[in-house]
Amino acid sequence: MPIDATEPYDADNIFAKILRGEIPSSKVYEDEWAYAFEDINPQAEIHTLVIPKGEYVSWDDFSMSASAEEIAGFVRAVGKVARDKGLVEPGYRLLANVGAHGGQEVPHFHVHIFGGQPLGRMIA
Ligand code: IU
Repeated sequence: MPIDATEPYDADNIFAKILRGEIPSSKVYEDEWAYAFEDINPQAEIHTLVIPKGEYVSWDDFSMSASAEEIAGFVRAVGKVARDKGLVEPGYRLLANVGAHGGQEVPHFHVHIFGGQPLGRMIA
């Protein structure tokens, strides 16, 4: 079920549980600002999710409420994950679904990294 991107943060959402280590995940990266893990239902050869450690429901919430330091730390982490996976050449795609029309299903802001194959013009 898509979420309402303006809803209050729910500390029991599945990505919050992953961050707290209450639910297992295939971790690929972690630093002060971000945690990255493999999507359980990959839509491409490489499909990794990067989430901020702070409690943000959506891109809207994150971009409007997070500090400049958090935003910079998170953006840098997304770039690092893509580099570490060797995706810079030949390239990759970033995606953030927002709210109902965006098809966002998990109410903790996340960026999808897709790669490992030509992605064409599909939107995920
Ligand atoms: P969305 O942007 O909210 O639509 O994407 C949520 C993604 O989280 C989706 O690709 C799921 O496969 C993925 N996911 C996950 O990796 N682990 C989980 O436990 C759950 C969803 I629930």
